[in-house]
Amino acid sequence: MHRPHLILVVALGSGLTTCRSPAPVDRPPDPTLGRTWQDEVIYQLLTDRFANGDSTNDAGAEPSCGGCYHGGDWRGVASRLDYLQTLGVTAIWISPVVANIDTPSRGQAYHGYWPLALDRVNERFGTLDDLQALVAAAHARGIKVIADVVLNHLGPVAFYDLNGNGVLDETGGAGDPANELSPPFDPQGVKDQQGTLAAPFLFFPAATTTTAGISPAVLRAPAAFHRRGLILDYNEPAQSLTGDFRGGLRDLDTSDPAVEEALVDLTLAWDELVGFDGYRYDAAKHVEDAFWRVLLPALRDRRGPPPDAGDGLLQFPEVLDGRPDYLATFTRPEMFDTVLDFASKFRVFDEVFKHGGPASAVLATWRETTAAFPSEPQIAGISTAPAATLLRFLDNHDLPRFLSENPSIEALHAALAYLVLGDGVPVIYYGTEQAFAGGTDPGNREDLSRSGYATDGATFRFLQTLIGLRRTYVALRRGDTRFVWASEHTGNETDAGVLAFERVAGGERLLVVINTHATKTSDTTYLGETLQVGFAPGTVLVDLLAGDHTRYVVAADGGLRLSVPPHGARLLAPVSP
Ligand code: ABC
Repeated sequence: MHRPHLILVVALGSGLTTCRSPAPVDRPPDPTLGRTWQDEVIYQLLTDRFANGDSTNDAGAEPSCGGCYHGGDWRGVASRLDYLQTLGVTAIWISPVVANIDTPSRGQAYHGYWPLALDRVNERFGTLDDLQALVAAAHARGIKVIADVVLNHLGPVAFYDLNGNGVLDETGGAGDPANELSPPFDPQGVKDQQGTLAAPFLFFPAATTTTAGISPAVLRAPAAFHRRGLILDYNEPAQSLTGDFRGGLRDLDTSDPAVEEALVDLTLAWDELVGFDGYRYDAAKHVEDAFWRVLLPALRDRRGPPPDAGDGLLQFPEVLDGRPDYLATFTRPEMFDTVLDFASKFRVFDEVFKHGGPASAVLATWRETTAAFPSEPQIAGISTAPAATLLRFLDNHDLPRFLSENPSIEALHAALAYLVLGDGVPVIYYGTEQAFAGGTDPGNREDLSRSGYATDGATFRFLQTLIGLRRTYVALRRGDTRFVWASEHTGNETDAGVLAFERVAGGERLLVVINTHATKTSDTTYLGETLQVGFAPGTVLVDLLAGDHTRYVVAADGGLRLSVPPHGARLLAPVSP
């Protein structure tokens, strides 16, 4: 078990105090009481790209350059909470908050994933006061705040001096044996040009200045890093755990007790200082499980039981992998509360909604995923089980946006209907509501300001409607899911593209019917078979997503026949007697 007394030593003895007086967090009465994480709608934003609220921290920003800072900051986020609340967002996930270092040749750390000093704020995003003020302002509105945390690596703080000339030579591309920023992985450690000795690991001057360099001090030694070069094969465990990422990111030796202790202490100190509601841990599969089994329970210990009926701290990893059984290993005892569901991202949102695969793949993925994850929550973690709290998303900052690969707004809307009305917790990547269509990074990291923060666009309004319905009906947030139709057909069959499922909680039952087909109006029938629903015969249902108040009556045999236009969605609720 981690020793909590070290927290204060770190908080007082290192850079966290350089953030000036660490004022206690102002915590107003908590409007989130009674909510579980299943009730939330999470909105992932990139702090640099969301809103610029303070021009005094914009020095060096270049909004016309995709890989540079654009000027967004915490004050900007705080100034747009109305916008988020109008959409219905209940939790925001912001970029990593600590000071970063730019790459020598490949752009700036506008995204926050190239840490330099783990105990100082990224001044491009504001001051510690600004960060605390953002959290307080969000909490006052009942909005939770999740911070992104990078513990796998530091940014490009050092290079491998292969030729011993004391300066960086970036010959060839990443992975080139002569590239001193990103030489290929070597399980014995990167060697010098002669291949005999360990290559000198030289820190860049910017990483070692006493006031603004690497901190904490324990990370200023080569021994704090694995020094094995660039990951070439993500599937090879040694490379994945001990190799570097592109851009010269330097993999920390998180198995070293001194490194582990420093990282855990600092994370605990930030937790105390800012009072976030959750953490998304970057690149988690590249860090040993043993590290997570120390850090995650230590944070749970620090928090103690959640107040009254409120829910606890949410801790989830980024594991960029589409296999449900592998993802599920990250929710074993003492590990994470849940995961970002990359399996559904690839197999459901991409393959079915984006690329027109069979609706039956949604059911197959749902079954496999639900079976893979534990049905009991973590001890002292959040109150709901991983299987019931998977974080579902259709876009993020690492992958091309939905509309960049399929420009159909209708297809996006069908996917959003599944995202918000299906089970799991919806995570919306900023700009989706504005129908942004950027491609690969950094194209998918547009400035939200270019939308004018409009709240009347078709996608914004559709998403707002979906979220509003999710808030109204507990069955959509917490209910069980029962698939009643998942067509294998993608051609001209009567039911091609049809996906239907019920959400049931207590006495509340709703039916969702989505047509994933791009061009054909399809029915809930095939070869004389009709969709069977859980409503009693004679129940009158109304489509809450349609403006026309069309009503449908459940037949005497429990069947329900209806048609859905291409990429259309219906949400059917019983009409009160
Ligand atoms: C940028 C450019 C690069 C350029 C570099 C200098 O700058 O994109 O082209 O070379 C941050 C920045 C990026 C930056 C990187 C590197 O740092 O945001 O803009 O790249 O300097 C996390 C974050 C991510 C962040 C980092 C680093 C990690 O979300 O934003 O990047 O802090 C791997 C990691 C994953 C990481 C991701 C970028 O790379 O695992 O943690 N994301 C396979 C592998 C994955 C791998 C993925 C990369 O390829 O298994 O491990 O992700 O594309 C599915 C399979 C998956 C497969 C996918 C592609 O297909 O199931 O296994 O993933 O079907």
